[in-house]
Amino acid sequence: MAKLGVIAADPYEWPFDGDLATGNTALVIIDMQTDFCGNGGYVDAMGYDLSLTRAPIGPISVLLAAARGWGMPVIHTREGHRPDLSDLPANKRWRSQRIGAGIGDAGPCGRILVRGEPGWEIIPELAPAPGEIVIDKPGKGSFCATDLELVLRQKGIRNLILTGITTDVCVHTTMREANDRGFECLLVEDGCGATKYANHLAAVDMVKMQGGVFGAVASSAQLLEAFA
Ligand code: C5J
Repeated sequence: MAKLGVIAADPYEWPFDGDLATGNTALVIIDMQTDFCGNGGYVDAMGYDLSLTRAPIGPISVLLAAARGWGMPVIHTREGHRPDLSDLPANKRWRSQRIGAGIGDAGPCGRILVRGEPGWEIIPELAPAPGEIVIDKPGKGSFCATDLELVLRQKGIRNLILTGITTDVCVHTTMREANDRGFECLLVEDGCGATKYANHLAAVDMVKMQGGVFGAVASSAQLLEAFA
């Protein structure tokens, strides 16, 4: 396990105690699925600007290649539901239907947000490599109804570098869940994106309140520089 230099993050040097190494830190890539950033997927069906959720693909690709080179564990997540929709809360389905992107309904990329469908797959640019952990989650947070915490504890991981989409929903929910469980979190500001740019900025800003209420924020360039 190689020791790494701390990151000049905002609002504090990350991690808080300087204990940063390839073996105790994971790169987490949240929901980089066609449904959230591809043509014909869930976010597209809702009418949002895909350039906003596609913006982090470049920075994440660079970080992913670097993490693989450093031997740092990589964890991917996918939001999606069982084909019989038995894990889909009625209110989540109802809300998606009223905005014209009903979860479980047929679309150009198959059934929206259903496991096994083309739209649910992680985009090819960021496809998991053999051996990388993939967490399937039915909700917004990556800890709810998954074995993510068990996997992290088994691997001795205590620092999480968070990327993916969307900043204000699944990334933020995951960061909050992780922070409450005692994990030390870093949000990569150009490594995530939201369906509304103002929400991305607000979500990034929220992390920095109260001395770093959910952790700290850095850019992908800062990470690469620190780990070079
Ligand atoms: C949303 C997500 N926005 N991955 N999911 O519904 O953030």
